Amino acid sequence: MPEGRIVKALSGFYYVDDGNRVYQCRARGLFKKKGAKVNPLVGDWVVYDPTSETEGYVMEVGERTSELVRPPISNVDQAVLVFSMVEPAFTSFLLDKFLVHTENAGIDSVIVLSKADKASESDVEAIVRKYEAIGYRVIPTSTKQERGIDSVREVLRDRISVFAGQSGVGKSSLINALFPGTSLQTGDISQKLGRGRHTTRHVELIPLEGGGYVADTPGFSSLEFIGIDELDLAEAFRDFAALSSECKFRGCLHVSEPSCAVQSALEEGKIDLERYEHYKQFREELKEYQRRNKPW
Ligand SMILES: Nc1nc2c(ncn2[C@@H]2O[C@H](COP(=O)(O)OP(=O)(O)O)[C@@H](O)[C@H]2O)c(=O)[nH]1
Ligand SMILES: [Mg+2]
Ligand SMILES: [Zn+2]
Repeated sequence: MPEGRIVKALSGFYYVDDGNRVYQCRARGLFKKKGAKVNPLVGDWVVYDPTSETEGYVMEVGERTSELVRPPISNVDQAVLVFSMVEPAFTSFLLDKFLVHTENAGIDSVIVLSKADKASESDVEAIVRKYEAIGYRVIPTSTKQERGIDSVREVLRDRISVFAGQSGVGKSSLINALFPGTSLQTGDISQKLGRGRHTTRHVELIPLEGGGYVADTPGFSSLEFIGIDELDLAEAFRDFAALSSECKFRGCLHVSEPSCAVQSALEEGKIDLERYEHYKQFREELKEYQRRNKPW
């Protein structure tokens, strides 16, 4: 039986793209994994049974490499985190927080520094160096000066991507520069439909000409630490995780444990102090979140 990708889910139908055409499918029965019910998600790779040239049944749901809850979407390869240099001002606090969420979801991140035309090259370079040292691809862009657009287009190829970032950073401008003439407006469409009306928010994967998909939805609708524990938080910092095997204690949280490689690296200036400060702030937020959401 043929396989394809669910690119849209709406009113009980799953739209399966086989690379050439899209089949409107119903799910046949329930899908179970380890006894639990599995709902097909946008992004799922599925086996389907075509009953005509346009319709069929989803028969099987493949293993997922990643799964986001809000928005509900699976197998996202990467988040494109758009942060502007100015208006709004670049904030490493928010960027580090987004990175906690992408790491936790098992999704790679590409950082786009937008509005590079409005900042000094040394400010841009400092951010590029800092995050590349941690292990992230950083692409300075300007839609005004057409900078970095080809590089972003290149990282989108053959992958499933979600865009994320504050309002006003230039996501729509970037998408328009990347795909001129398309109606792709990541986030905007679903946001407009969802607000004030009781329209079901639907997630859709938009196929890209060169291969790959972009999700027509904002990447993260909540930045609360849902389902994240202390150790998840520590492990979401790539720079810390790279050192943690050298910490004396397994499961070290790098706070006050003895013989901690992260604390040593911090003293030696090998770990960015600001990143560590953010880590401690996120720990406090996490504790506060847990206090508010006690199950008893
Ligand atoms: N200087 C400059 N302004 C930009 C750039 N990209 C977007 N903008 C401006 O930033 C504002 C917000 O852009 P928009 O794409 O709507 O942001 P969104 O809310 O993230 O979708 C608009 O006034 C854009 O003209 C850029 O590369 N350079
Ligand atoms: Mg927009
Ligand atoms: Zn440690």
